[in-house]
Amino acid sequence: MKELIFESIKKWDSIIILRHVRPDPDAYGSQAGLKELIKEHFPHKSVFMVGEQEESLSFLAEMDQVEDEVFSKSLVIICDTANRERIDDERYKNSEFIIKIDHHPEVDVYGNLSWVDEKASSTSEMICELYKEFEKDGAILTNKAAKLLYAGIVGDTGRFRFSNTSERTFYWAGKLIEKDFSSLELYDKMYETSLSLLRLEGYVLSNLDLRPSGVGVVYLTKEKLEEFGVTANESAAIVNSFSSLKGIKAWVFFVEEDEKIIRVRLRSKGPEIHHLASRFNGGGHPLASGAQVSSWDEAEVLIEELDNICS
Ligand SMILES: [Mn+2]
Repeated sequence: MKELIFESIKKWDSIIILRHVRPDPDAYGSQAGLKELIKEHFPHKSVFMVGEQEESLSFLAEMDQVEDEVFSKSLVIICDTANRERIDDERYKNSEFIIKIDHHPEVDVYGNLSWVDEKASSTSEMICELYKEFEKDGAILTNKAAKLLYAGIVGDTGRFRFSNTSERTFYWAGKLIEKDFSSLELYDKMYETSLSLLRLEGYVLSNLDLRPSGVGVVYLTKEKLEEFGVTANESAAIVNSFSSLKGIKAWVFFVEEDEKIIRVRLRSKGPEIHHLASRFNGGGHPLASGAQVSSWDEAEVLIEELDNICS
């Protein structure tokens, strides 16, 4: 598959790289890392990365603006995105040839070529694997690409702590860190926090509801978020803040975005929660998923089901 993907990249003069909405460091890292890899080895190709700019990640890369008609004559590569609804930029549909590169469980088969590796820690790790094809062709890995891919791996493994961290993850982390960039500076930027977010974290820790089943529940209403001056998106950064709590098995953050949209962030230390997530308009990994409910009553139903999974 990697060979086929490399052959397609070789063939097309114009390439647009996309990723999922509400991007995280892996979405950005794989997207921008791949762009850098292609640009360095094929300087005459036009390569764009498209999607909404996420301010907190702009230290990694800036998105490109692309006119509609460019899509119809470009190869589109979509990184880190399990299903079509989550692709950031609908215009991918206008492309004649689409490639999917992803590490989430395959819930939606799309793309003319699809490379899904659930064992990979991150899509950034998969781009490292894809780099081997570039290397065979004489390409080099630049410091910039190394930094981007490293950021993606660090982000999705929680700094090499999550169970998705494998021998291969460390192999590539080792290769990347050989390059000339400051991992310390990168960590500082990735985990920099604002006073308002820190204060919200204090609130979350004080108000966590730990149930007898080992389920932790956090409610972040729109009002609360406004009170602390934190957006629903930004609150994602504190989802693991009590993961070391004794007795906790799984936890859920309900983040109210709008009247009828309550975003659900699910995390687990063992019991699988991705099936539950998919029953509530979401999906993801066995130990880290996202979902959505439309009322606080529905939220209670989800909590009961999570209780059952954990008891
Ligand atoms: Mn990812």
